[in-house]
Amino acid sequence: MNKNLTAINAETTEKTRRPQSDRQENIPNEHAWFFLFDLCVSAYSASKVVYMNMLETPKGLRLHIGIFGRRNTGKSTLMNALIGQSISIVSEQPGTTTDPVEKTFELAPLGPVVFIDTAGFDDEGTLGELRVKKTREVLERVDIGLVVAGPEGLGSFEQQLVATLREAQTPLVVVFNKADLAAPPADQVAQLAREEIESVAISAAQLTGIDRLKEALFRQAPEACIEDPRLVGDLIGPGDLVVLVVPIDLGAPKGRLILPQVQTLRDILDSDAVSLMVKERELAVALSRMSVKPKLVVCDSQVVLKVAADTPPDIRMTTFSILMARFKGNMHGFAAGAGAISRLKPGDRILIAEACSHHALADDIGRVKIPRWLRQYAGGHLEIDVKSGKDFPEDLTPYALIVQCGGCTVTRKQILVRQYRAERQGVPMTNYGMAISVSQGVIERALECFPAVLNAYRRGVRGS
Ligand SMILES: Nc1nc2c(ncn2[C@@H]2O[C@H](COP(=O)(O)OP(=O)(O)OP(=O)(O)O)[C@@H](O)[C@H]2O)c(=O)[nH]1
Ligand code: SF4
Ligand SMILES: [Mg+2]
Repeated sequence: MNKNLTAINAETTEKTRRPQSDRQENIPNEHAWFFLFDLCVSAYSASKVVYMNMLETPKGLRLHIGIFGRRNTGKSTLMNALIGQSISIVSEQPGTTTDPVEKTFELAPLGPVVFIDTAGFDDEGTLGELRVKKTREVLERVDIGLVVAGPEGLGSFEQQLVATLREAQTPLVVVFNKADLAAPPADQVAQLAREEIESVAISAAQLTGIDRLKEALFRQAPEACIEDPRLVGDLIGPGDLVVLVVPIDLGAPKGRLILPQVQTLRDILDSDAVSLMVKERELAVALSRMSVKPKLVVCDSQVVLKVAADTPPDIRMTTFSILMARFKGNMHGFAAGAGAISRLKPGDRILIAEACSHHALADDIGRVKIPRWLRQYAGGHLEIDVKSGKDFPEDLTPYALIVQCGGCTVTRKQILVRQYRAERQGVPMTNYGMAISVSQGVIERALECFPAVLNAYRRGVRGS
């Protein structure tokens, strides 16, 4: 990993490590509670999949992606295809690229990156050896390596490249280029899959498979490159009062709060703000006794209707699910997808995507309640498919809508990859939290504190 990025990553990883492990420790109990009381409704927040704004990102801090392979395999053509410009010289003459060619680029959905096209690893002669030396230097400093093979597949050079990258623990993707001439050798594709090495068949010249390659790059990017957004801190300032509404009933975990509530509380403390926690029944009286108007009211999704009614319109309110959305996924995308619910019609096919296999309850939120509400919206029968765990389809085009679960057992990046796939296939994707807020008729109120996200929802309703 390049030095500056390593330093940033170390810092960020340190910053994010503890909540991540906390989250894992809490999963089993949270899971049961989520499903019992609809807390499995995490709506996810907007945040760009960049760790810095491109214009402000010095080259040394960007994710470096090296393109390696033998001469003439199409490395330069691939770099040009990825950035959509003719930067690197392409020719049928082997050995065209002599020195590494670098290009900074904003690669959606990953953010700011540097692509480095290199000279062929099989270059020969005295000059060739010097070129290979430079390529080796690039190999040592990249954050992700693309190993490009031609239609003949992997030979000893590519195997060596893969081994070197793996030894250095550098994430990699094997790219079988020129798939327009021949499909990659099936045995090699199967072997790579067994070794858990991603491979993608593309034609850089005909621009096929490039989106799948971008998705693979995104999957391989270090977690620390993905921005870790605030929960509530950017909505409040020092001294502000935030009221948290937490239902305490038979389904609540004994003697404790659940993780989203604790994390919100912690972020309020980190913001030097003040918090007050009440049950939904005490909210109205608590608000009436306050001499200071709260900056924000945050409630559990299951009581959102009552809280919306009890909170005066000049006080902003939202749900824990919507705040938690910032940790998982792109809230703008989910909001736009939620807008598509209003355009559902009988006969449409819906995908309910659960990020893990879990024990479904009789009145399961994803399998029973959300489908019921969606059918009410559509005014008739809907075809509902449920896919769990890694079983997220490659082809999403049969679906009019995808409703993703809260994803409490997976990383934010994993959810973002799914959203990217849906977006590039033009399929609206929302999540449980957004879908429930739509069904309760409170989505506009709950998104008021995120004006851009609210606009995304309204655009989704219009289908624009
Ligand atoms: N049919 C086909 N030809 C391709 C494809 N990609 C690249 N080529 C051709 O392969 C040749 C080599 O392409 P380059 O991109 O220059 O290959 P390179 O790996 O950068 O080569 P060196 O710089 O010499 O190492 C050119 O004639 C390209 O047009 C592809 O996907 N399909
Ligand atoms: S990952 Fe999704 S399906 Fe699994 S427990 Fe969490 S919210 Fe439920
Ligand atoms: Mg080249």
